[in-house]
Amino acid sequence: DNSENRTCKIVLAPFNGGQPHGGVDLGPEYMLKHGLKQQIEEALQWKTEIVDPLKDLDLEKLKAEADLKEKELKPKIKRADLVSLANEKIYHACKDEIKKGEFQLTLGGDHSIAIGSIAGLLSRYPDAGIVWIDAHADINTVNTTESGNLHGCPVSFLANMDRHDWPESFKWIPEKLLRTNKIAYIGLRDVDEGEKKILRDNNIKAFSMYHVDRYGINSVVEQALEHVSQGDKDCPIMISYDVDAIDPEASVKCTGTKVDYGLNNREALFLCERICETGNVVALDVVEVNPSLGADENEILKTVAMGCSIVRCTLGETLL
Ligand code: 4U7
Ligand code: MN
Ligand code: MN
Ligand code: MN
Repeated sequence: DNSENRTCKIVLAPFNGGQPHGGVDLGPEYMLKHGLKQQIEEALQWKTEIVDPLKDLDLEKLKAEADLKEKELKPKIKRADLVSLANEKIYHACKDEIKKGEFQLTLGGDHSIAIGSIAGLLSRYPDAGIVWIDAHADINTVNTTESGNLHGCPVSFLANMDRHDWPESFKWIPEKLLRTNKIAYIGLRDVDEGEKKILRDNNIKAFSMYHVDRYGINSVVEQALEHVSQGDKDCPIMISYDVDAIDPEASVKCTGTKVDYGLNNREALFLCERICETGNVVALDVVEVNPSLGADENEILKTVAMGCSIVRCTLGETLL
């Protein structure tokens, strides 16, 4: 009898419009093909339900239309209306289809999808703390972004930075959503100058790879949790996990913006195990798995398997 088992809502977010590469939209399919749903049900004894908020969008057609239009206009940020539209769908799915007590697992897709997943999560848990695991800070604003790729900007949208300069289409994002003292970063090592200034000016808690080496991953996680929880021992916690936080040589080669010298495999999973152990983790994103960037089957398998391990460790798989 599984009636008392917890339910994990698996939100599919196979979206690639926040960055230039094709293939990151295949992340959810590959993780599911690797057995993720069965692993959650059998190994962890959770119930699962799939939510598919983008199913009615012809994303490749919409992307082609956006790119054609932007060829002439050359806007500073790329495919803004499409990124907004996809995220509004993800937001409503997370907000309306997931109840308190159910776990919100969102499978990307590129990291722009965290606009929708985190906005949705915060509608249920306004005081949740966010642990953002990434090589990048993803806090460029519409004004600071050099690349124009919106997967480098989700945190600025969630924190309502430069809202006056947003394209009209993003105005569905609620105001006063994410306070900058409710997020902590782990794994940073490729942060743009404009982003460094934003982190400094807003006094945002950020642990780079330097801090992981200096204090060790255990202390870093503890400090990150303490910071985002602000003294509330029951503070709900969400992890937004960009697999490019993990060292390419260790396991993650199939991702769009690889950076050397990242987390090793144990550090990468320890984070999840420790945050799970608090009993307060309510949501997880796994993003930037791009199977089409693999040189061979083995590279793809290692990246996809790591994505699945991140999920299992966050839901409570332990070594003993
Ligand atoms: B990811 C970058 F310029 N900062 O804005 C940018 F270095 O979700 C990279 O973390 C963004 O993978 C990476 O384009 C976004 C760049
Ligand atoms: Mn990244
Ligand atoms: Mn990211
Ligand atoms: Mn990336």
